[in-house]
Amino acid sequence: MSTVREVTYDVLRKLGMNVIFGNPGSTELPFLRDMPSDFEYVLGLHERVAAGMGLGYAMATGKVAFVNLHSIASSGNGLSTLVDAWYGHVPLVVTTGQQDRRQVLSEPFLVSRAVETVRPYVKWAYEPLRAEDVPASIVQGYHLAVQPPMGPVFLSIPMDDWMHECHAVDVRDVRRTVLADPAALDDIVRALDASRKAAIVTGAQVEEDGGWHETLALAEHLNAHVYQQPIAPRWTFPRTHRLFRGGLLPAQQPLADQLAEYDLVLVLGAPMFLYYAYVPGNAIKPGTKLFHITNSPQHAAAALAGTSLVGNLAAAARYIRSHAKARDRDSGARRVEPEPPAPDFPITASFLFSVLNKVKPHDAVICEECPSSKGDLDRFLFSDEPNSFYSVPNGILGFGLPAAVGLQLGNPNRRVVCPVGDGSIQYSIQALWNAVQYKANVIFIVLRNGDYSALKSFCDFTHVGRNVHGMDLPGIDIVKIAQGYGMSAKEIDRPEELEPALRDAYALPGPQLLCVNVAKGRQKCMGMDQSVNPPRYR
Ligand SMILES: Cc1ncc(C[n+]2csc(CCOP(=O)(O)OP(=O)(O)O)c2C)c(N)n1
Repeated sequence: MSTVREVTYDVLRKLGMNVIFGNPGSTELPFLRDMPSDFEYVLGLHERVAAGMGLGYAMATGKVAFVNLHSIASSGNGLSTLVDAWYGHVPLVVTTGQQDRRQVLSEPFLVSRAVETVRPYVKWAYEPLRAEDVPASIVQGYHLAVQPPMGPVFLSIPMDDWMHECHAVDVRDVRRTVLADPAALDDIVRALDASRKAAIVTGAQVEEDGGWHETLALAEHLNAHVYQQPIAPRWTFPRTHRLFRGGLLPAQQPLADQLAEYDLVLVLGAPMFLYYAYVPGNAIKPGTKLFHITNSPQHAAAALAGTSLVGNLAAAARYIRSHAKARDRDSGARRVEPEPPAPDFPITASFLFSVLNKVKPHDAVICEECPSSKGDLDRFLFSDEPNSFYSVPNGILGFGLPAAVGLQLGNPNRRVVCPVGDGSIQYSIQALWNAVQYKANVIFIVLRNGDYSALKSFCDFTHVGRNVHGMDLPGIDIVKIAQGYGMSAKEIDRPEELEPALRDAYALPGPQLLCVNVAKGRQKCMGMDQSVNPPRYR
């Protein structure tokens, strides 16, 4: 008979999880020994990086990624990636070692309570009751991870389990598409037919459900203006399209004001809505009909207003398009494009993004983590291709670098560019080593402003005042750090150096880091200024 270890590699192979993202420890060695030659192990020097690369790889490939962490020691370090996967609906099967069952009761060194620790941020956290249940638990975890809304599952596996005898485990076919109720979709169709001026809000789930083209076709059929969800973790509509009207603001009253001209708003695949600053007001202008289609029962339950229904976004968009009346093209004005930014010194974030927009290939993948420059990025960087933009789903810094490396490993034919703040890069800096060692040809663009500009802006925005410690980042030489990990790196100071440096980076095959000295962030919060009447924390 086979062992638990052999059967586990067999089910991982059958499930297509041949890449193991991990950081090893003693409790995982009995599993990791003699890894079959059709498997690849991707070592992360820190678990935020190991799991974070798995996250990026899963997003790039659209498949479940397998992550192996070390007891509670590295489950703690990897926890922020589990939170990202939870909010970003990214399917991960994460295993971690546990001490030997025969002594676990005596609380030995490295005993793990990881199952209890991670529970709120995974779809399933489990330590199998019997060694023989390990492979079947992985299969069950896999099927749960890919059911909408997708997300991470977590298994803790005692280190003595791997040698036990075990029967082969079947990998069944478990289907995943959940269709919205047609009667509820008919209500939306009737409301759209009766509406004067409708808008669509698109969210990340449009991509999760493969609904880019259906959403685009629906918007064109209805000739409806399209907005991107607030603080978008993905862009799910072509940004130069005539119907695109930009991103929504993450606060109640300002968002309702943005949508005030419409008598019907249809939200596709986003929470309704994701707020950041507390600026109370109506979720939507009274009288505007609000409909919400989501793949997440949690989002449906938590929405503040309107009618929600749960179902696959691509299928729902297709159904509505084939039943709702086509509308004539709007004769109203197009969105006003902002003036191209000037090549000021110090370089501004807006100038940086406008130059990057000119230089990057049309199918570049953008993986972003630059808090105070998000507004500039949103205005000056464009993409019209699906699966092109990824950002931190719930505000935990450290997402960007490992996600960029994982996206590049999973998608070697599209160059990944990672604009990242000089503060943000420090939370998972070890990923630079992975980019070099695993030949992930990411272009990292560090926006070096020498401080936590986003926090300073928030201090101003919310009247906290500037008398707060821990806001400045002096004395960090990011170019040397990158070079220390073996990466080609360069500092950019003058605006005229920027375009040639970016062109060179794209011309060279390997990963590159450009550290751009930029002006400090402006005193705004996610595109909002004092005119929105922000909260006062003073
Ligand atoms: C793990 C984590 N720690 C702290 C924060 C709080 N935080 C939000 S923005 C920010 C500043 C990031 O600095 P940088 O990347 O340089 O961007 P900038 O604000 O300068 O644009 C910090 C520390 C966070 N969101 N996540």
